[in-house]
Amino acid sequence: MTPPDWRSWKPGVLATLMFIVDEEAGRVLLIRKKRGLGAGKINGPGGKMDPGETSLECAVRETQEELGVTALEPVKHGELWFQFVDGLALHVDVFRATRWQGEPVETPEAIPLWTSLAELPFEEMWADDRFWLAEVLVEKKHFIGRFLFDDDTMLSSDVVWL
Ligand code: 6OG
Repeated sequence: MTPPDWRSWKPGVLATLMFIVDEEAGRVLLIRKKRGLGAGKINGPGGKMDPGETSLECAVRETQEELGVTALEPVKHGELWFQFVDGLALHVDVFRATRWQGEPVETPEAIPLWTSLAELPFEEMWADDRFWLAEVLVEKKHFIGRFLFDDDTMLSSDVVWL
């Protein structure tokens, strides 16, 4: 299947991802996701936006719900546009924060994983993450990434650095 015409692409679902980076220790707060889209994989905390909330509010709320941690002064670093072959069109705002309050705890949704920035576990993450995650976390780059997926399989990728 060929990628959609991204110029006329419209998302059906809006979601977020939050990456809390401990710059002193060279590590990032990831999760092993216990339920929802991508259950079993490693990802950042995040999830779908509630009606009436901004993506920033959603990213902070989801991180609180999944890990009991409050991200302080998050900065948006990018957008992920995902078209799935089954029809799901998912738009994800990606945030990075370097300050936080609270100690991460396991919840019904996630297991916290402080992970070395030098050893990101790409083999246990969504396939698109290899194309942008280290650049955002380490180099603080900004981007838009557009990806076509068939379930877990990435069929096409296009990343633009801003
Ligand atoms: P909930 O089901 O938890 O919202 N997500 C993806 N993240 C990456 N890095 N790559 C993908 O490739 C993803 N597809 C979904 C966005 C879904 C959560 O899963 C993330 C949301 O944080 C396709 O409500």
